[in-house]
Amino acid sequence: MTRFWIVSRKQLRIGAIVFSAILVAAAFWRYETVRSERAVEAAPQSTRILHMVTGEVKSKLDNGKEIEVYQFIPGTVHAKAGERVELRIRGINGKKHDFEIESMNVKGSIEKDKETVITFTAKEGIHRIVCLTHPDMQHEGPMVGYIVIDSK
Ligand SMILES: [Cu+2]
Repeated sequence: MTRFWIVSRKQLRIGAIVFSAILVAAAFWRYETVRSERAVEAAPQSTRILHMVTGEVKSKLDNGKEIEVYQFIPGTVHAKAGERVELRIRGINGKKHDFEIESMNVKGSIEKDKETVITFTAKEGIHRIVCLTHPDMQHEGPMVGYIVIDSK
């Protein structure tokens, strides 16, 4: 006994549309799954966020001459070895500070009312962040900050 299915063109068309919709839904579901898996993979490990700003100290000498020095505030920040660190430095005083963290091979600049973000994995030691624009007394410095990384 053989059975035949007789399908009209209209039924074929509707079938094709339903089949396509299922394919699209399946593809989208798969895409969403992959995306959420990636989001889990990319989830950052806990990051220690440290903040600094650029500041300025001024004073007037007896002869009326004004002296000033730029500085990182706070002058020292702390983290532990192995931690993922995000150091955010906002420019407040001074137009621009080009800086260097020699021990980390990092160079950059901090501009007024902008935030410069430096990310690194903390290595034990005392790392100096030196402003190259204000390195010494003759250039309204020394402007130096310290990133102190303690052992685990
Ligand atoms: Cu500076």
